[in-house]
Amino acid sequence: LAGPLALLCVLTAAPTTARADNPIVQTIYTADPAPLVYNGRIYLYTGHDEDGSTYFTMKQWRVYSSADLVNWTDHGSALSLTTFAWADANAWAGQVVARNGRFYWYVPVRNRATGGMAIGVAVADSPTGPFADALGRPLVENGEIDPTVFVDDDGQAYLYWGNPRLWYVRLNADMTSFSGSPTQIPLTTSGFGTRTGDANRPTLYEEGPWVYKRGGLYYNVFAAKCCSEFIGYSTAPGPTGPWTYRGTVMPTQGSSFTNHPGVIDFNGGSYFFYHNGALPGGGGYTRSVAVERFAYNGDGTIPAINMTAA
Ligand code: FUB
Repeated sequence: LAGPLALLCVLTAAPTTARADNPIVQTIYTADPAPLVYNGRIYLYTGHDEDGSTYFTMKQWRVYSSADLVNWTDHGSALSLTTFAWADANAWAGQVVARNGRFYWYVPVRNRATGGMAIGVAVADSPTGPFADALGRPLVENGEIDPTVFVDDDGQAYLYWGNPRLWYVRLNADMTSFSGSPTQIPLTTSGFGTRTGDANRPTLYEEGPWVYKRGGLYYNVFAAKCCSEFIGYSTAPGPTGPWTYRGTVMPTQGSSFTNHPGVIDFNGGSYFFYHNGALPGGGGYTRSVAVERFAYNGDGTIPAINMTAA
């Protein structure tokens, strides 16, 4: 980024603090936001679209944090493709979870040996890293992407991921191994909505699941219907379903043909993170992360949320 955009830059090299509006990061292109609430701060993990990217050219992930969603600190890149000696491309959409005083970052990357997408996991003692490859190999590999991890009240952790299918597996307490085999979540139209015009994909589910629990209800917020994605969601009485499609969280908007959800509660408010192409030069491969505050409806459903600036 250069030229007039310099006037808009609000974040500089780590670790500095400055005031920010949407998009949250205005110095580089960022995508696939994954917020984590820890110790009174929001840690925001993102991908990094390279300048001039023409196809998801992504080599590293970034970390930002804030105590108020206004002033953000840039912690730089705490994880990159080179962290995974077995990976050679595609530092795509991941998520960090905290457990046992450690931080586990689940990411999809391309496995050099197979040429297919796999899920890796890196671990750190601090939310800002440095993160190290936990296994030296993929945690799981089936050519699919976009991991989200949810730890239920009973301590059982679940890894969900997938495009075009949707999978889950129960993680062990070490968070770097699993029990049983990956299980496919049935993509029924009652569970994930009805897509028309694509015989191979009867439901709206596309990618980017974000699973969490709130008020006894399990939520799966996901990117729907490529390739002018909107954000939809389903709910369930348990972590493995059965899922019921609930509708749109964020309609298709802006110049990025993908979108990606991250949902948290923080200091009494609820926040929806997403990405768009709002920066100068922005678009489908030069995206920017942003956030909107919202309030759940009384029955736990999520209202439609619009982008501040697309
Ligand atoms: O950022 C690369 C890919 O685009 C992600 O894995 C998807 O969720 C979509 O945002």
